[in-house]
Amino acid sequence: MDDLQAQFDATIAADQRIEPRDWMPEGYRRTLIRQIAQHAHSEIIGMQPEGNWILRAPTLRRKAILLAKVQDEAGHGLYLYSAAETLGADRAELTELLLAGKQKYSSIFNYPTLSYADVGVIGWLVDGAAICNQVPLCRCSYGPYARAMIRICKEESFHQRQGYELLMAMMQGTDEQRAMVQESVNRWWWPSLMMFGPPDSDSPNTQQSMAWKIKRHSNDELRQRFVDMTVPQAEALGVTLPDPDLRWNPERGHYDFGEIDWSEFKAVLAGAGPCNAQRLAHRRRAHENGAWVREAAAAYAEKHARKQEVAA
Ligand code: BYC
Repeated sequence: MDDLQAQFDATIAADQRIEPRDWMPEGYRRTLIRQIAQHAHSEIIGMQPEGNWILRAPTLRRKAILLAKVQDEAGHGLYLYSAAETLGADRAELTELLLAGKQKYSSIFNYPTLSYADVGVIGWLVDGAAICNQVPLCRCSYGPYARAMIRICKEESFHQRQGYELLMAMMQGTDEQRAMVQESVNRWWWPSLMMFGPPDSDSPNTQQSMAWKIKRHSNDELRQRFVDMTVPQAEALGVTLPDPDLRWNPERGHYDFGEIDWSEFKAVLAGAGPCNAQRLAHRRRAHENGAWVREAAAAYAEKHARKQEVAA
């Protein structure tokens, strides 16, 4: 046992990957299943806010882009559930835990998409935050998660650009369109900062996850990186970020920003966000409506296996 632990520690120290068949501490396995499952659930629940606009996209081009993006999110969910399965988790059980409210998904998807500008702002801010958080996960110590993240991040970059391009087009449009973008930015800015999780001083998992090289940076470090990256983009777009305390700090070499309302974050995590109940109810309905597909796939697999047996 000591040998196995020593080998695990040496692999982490050498920045090499832990693979599914390698021995790993139970806590490492549990932490990864928790994070990867939460990540997968976020991708799947994350299809809902934007999915709300597919039927109302203003042009065929915009509809095709949005359909492709939402479809990518389904794909990300599937890669991530597969990564969790390499740790011995069962996808059906993870789904049950989500539906029972026992596993989390990102707080951001509990906010409503009230205008079409939200499609652009989600791409710009939400996918922008996701990229900041997820690019370092490509160097996560667990091989299957790190490899899934490479493809996911490539697609997230496309998502972020499509959002920014949509906002650019709207900002070059009418006063009404510009006002719609600003109103949307006002609603999404603070929840986007909350995506990075609680402050480091209040994050129970960060220290151990960083020691295991699952997380490469703390929540606050990544949040700061996102703010620094986004302020110049807001200036280029011509929108105002809704924070009177936001200003460049030459001593720190970073933007200072105002206090996040952590009571709102906690309320959303506790299930009291504007759309928590709606998101879970919709996911439950979709799961029930898909029961026949799962049954048909299982029946086909069984039939196929029986045929193979007879042929052998
Ligand atoms: N929302 O100790 P901490 C996307 C939970 S999908 C909800 O800092 P950790 C996209 C945390 O789980 C974006 N819960 O935790 C999709 C923990 O709870 P438990 C999703 C949150 O894990 C569609 C507790 O608070 N991205 O990009 O070290 C369309 C204490 O936190 C949140 C990922 O999942 C939150 N915001 O760090 C568009 C990335 N924050 O489980 C875009 C992978 C924290 O102990 N995940 N909690 O009860 C991570 O990087 C990390 O899990 C986090 C949190 C940074 C999120």
